[in-house]
Amino acid sequence: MEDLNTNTEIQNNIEEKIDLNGKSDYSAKDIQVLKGLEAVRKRPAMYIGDVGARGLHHLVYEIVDNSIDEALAGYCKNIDITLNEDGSVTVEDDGRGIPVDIHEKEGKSALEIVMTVLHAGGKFNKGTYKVSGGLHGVGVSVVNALSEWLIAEVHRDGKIYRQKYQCGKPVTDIEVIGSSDKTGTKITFKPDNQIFYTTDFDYDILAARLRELAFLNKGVKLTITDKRVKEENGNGGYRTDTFYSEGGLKEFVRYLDETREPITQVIHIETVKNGIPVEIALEYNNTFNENIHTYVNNINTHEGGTHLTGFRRGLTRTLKQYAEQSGLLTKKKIQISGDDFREGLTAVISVKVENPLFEGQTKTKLGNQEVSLAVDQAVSQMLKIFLEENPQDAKAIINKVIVAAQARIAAKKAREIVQKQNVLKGAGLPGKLADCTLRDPEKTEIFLVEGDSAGGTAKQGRDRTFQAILPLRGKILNVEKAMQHKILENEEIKNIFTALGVTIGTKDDPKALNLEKLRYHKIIIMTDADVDGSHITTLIMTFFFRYMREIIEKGYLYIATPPLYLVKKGKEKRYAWTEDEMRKLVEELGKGNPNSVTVQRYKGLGEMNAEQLWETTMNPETRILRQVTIENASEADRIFSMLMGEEVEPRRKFIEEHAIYANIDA
Ligand code: 0RA
Repeated sequence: MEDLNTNTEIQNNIEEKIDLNGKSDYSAKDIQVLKGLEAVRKRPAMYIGDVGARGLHHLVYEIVDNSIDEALAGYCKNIDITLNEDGSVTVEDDGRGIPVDIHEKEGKSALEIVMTVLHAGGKFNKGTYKVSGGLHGVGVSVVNALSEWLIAEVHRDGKIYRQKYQCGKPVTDIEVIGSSDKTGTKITFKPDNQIFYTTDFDYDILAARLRELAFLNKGVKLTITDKRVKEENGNGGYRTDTFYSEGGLKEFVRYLDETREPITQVIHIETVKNGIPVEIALEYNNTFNENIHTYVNNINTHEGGTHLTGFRRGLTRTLKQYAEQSGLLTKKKIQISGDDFREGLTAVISVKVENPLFEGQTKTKLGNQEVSLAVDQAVSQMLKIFLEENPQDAKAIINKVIVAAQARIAAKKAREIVQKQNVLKGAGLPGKLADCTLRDPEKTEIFLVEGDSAGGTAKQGRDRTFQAILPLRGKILNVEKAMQHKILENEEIKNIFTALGVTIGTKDDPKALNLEKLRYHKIIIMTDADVDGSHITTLIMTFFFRYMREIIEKGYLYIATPPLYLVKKGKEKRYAWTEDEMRKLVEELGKGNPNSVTVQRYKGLGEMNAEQLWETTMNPETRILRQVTIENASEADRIFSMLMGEEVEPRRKFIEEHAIYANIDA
């Protein structure tokens, strides 16, 4: 209710500003424009998804998308994104510049129309693949409407033009403010803090998206600079990164597999099938994971769709045909299934679709039927030629497929044995699970706890009506390194599946995750606040990311944050989560007599008693939970494979750069 009220106030402000400007000759068109912007401010989530961090970052993506469109049309090579000191963001490109000429019917400049009318961009800029659904492509006007202020600057026809806006409404005319020998568009906007819960941009989130865009749009140079903080070590300069890819998807696939060992070259095709531009790059590596990232008009389609189905169909058919004709299969009497062709496969598929239909729960599933055949044909054509010309690679792939099929059959047998055992045992819950009494998954939570001893403390400390405890023994299996049947045979992993009530296989898809009987909607990882603990957390997160991603996508996975310090004075006990907090507490409690204060540093959950654990880490009233989300699937994939994979050096580097716990164990 509260944000509705805030928004209503903003509405009133807009109306007031209009009156103050004293323009009584408002035409029907102007009123339409204002209604459109009002609608955006009233229901911002309808246009940008949400008004949290995600929606905030979408504002930047929306502007950058427009510059990318200009690059795809062949007119723009450089896009610079700057996070300014005052919280605003500048996106500058060297495209043609948004047109500034007066539109006859509207009596306004094209710039003003693009900036103030919903979905107006496309009218002036035909022939690019604008997106009509999903979160992107809503138009620059939406960013304008959700900004406290915005300044658009256009370099065009030897001049610099500028117009300023507040809450989407022009507050100046288009002015000529100088001359220029360049062309391009520069948009600076300050997100409205009356609309967004947070207006703090995250450099890493933006950088990850820009890197992805650079791979998806080869030849475009994207630079991000953070002017909010001076880097301490970098010659007093600002943090900055430039993303540029000459090889596009070919390099994207190599980047994704940086820490995996390839067993083939990168196979690549860029073509147009039935009017649909299709680009695919793939390689096989020596792991067991299937790793396919699909994009439509530069948007990551997490839920897949017709392009993915077409890809799978074309890949399976072509490889099967080749294997049969080449005689590599005939000696082995083995039934190959579609999945076997995708073990150790890393691929990126990027299609451009003029009127994309986005379906599915998060509107990231492509629905256009015609795309399926286009991708099928493209992958089949690419593979046929490649396999003929590269018999070494072909043999490596087919061998991999045979091993996968054998492993799958072994896994099936293992599962059947487990199921039989479960039937005999009555398929009960794991013996180690201390379940809660409530049965409503929306009200219940389960703690996955590192070690039996902390598990015991958690059992004593919990509220048993809604909190269940599942202790995990030491380090759970590293799913990045193990084969699937090993994973499903692993005792700890089986316990997690059974405790959660999650099974694999539905009516439609024998491999799909079945969450119908999920027993808790909060799954909380609770480990020690040290290097081992964070490693175990990462192992568990990797497991969910690879085998139960839907649980993360639904927002059910959390990480508990136990405190690092206990500060005591007499009977008073206070907890601190950072060194800074601890110092402040010592100061506060030690007023008058600093010697009366003691500080205890917790190394592990085991050092707390049940009451302390409840108070600091488990009690919903006082605890802090961190929700696990996937901002960027391809980046998450790369990081997990790096953290959990074979290579030591990149892992060491990453941990050094991101060391959260470095100060504790040092
Ligand atoms: C409308 C028409 C044309 C370009 C653009 C919009 C345009 C929009 C943005 C947004 C950010 N950067 C941009 N660059 C261009 C076509 C212009 C022409 O025909 O000269």
